[in-house]
Amino acid sequence: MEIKRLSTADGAEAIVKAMEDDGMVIITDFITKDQIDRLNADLEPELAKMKAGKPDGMMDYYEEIDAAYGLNTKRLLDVPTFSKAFRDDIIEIEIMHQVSERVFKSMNGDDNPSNGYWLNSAQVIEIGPGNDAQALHRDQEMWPLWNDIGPNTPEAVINFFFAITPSTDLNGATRLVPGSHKWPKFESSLEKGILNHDTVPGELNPGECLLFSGKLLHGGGANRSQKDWRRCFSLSICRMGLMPEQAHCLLMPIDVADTMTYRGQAMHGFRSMWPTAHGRAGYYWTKDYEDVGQHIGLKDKPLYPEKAATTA
Ligand SMILES: O=C(O)CCC(=O)C(=O)O
Ligand SMILES: [Fe+2]
Repeated sequence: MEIKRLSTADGAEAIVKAMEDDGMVIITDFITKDQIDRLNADLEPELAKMKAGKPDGMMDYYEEIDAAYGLNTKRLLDVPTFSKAFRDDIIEIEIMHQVSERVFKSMNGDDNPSNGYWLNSAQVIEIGPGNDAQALHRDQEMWPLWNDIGPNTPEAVINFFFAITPSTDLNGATRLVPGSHKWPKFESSLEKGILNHDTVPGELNPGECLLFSGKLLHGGGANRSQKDWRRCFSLSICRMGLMPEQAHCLLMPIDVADTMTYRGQAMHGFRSMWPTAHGRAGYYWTKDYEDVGQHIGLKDKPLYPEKAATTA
């Protein structure tokens, strides 16, 4: 099957509908060339310091993790802490927020305290030559309860997976199993080992984004090229009630967090929730039901800087 290709001009509603129908959709103009260049300038020195493969001693308790991590793959985590381009631009991409607001909206209407989303993880995945295909999995498996229940749940997590360098069938483009987000039963990839199913490659040009559901089976492809490294960025956004993979607000120094917008801070756990319920903090991740960001001493910020600027 052809993966549907939409642009931000098609709007969040059409993009969400395509993801719901097919489990995936390509957003053709997710990030500009200038944004990629600035992000890359932050990433280069960090990637140059890394060796490929899982860091020594990390997660030795699962053999499958070696394959999931990739023997000739660099996974650069904690990007928000060291990348100004990420904090200024990537976490502010409007179409990402418009899609996330729709996907994670409570079924009980607007301004409900169980609405909301935040950053699950932000990592570079650079697959090197000779790296095997990653086991197929659903990203929502990191909260196994979600898989146990099956397809009829609201989304736990969605991935805005964008390309920094060309991602091709030959150099390891993500493999996706069309329709697998609607299968009646979701098995665990760790229990059953590598699952073999017919896949399609999510080929991307730099700046394009493959948006996929947390229910869709997928995995990094094998890199069959001689010397091409496939550099992509996994921007994973989860429902606010779920604990993210990376503990961003414990990793990023508070003076660095202070440079972000209120919304950017909330994405990393420095504010109580986003979107706010009636401009209030909501019921969890608070200090005495008030916004935790005030309590830890972040500077006051308008909730919506653009609105503050136009009414000033
Ligand atoms: O690298 C890829 O193409 C996909 C990686 C992935 O799905 C993951 O690490 O969860
Ligand atoms: Fe994944």
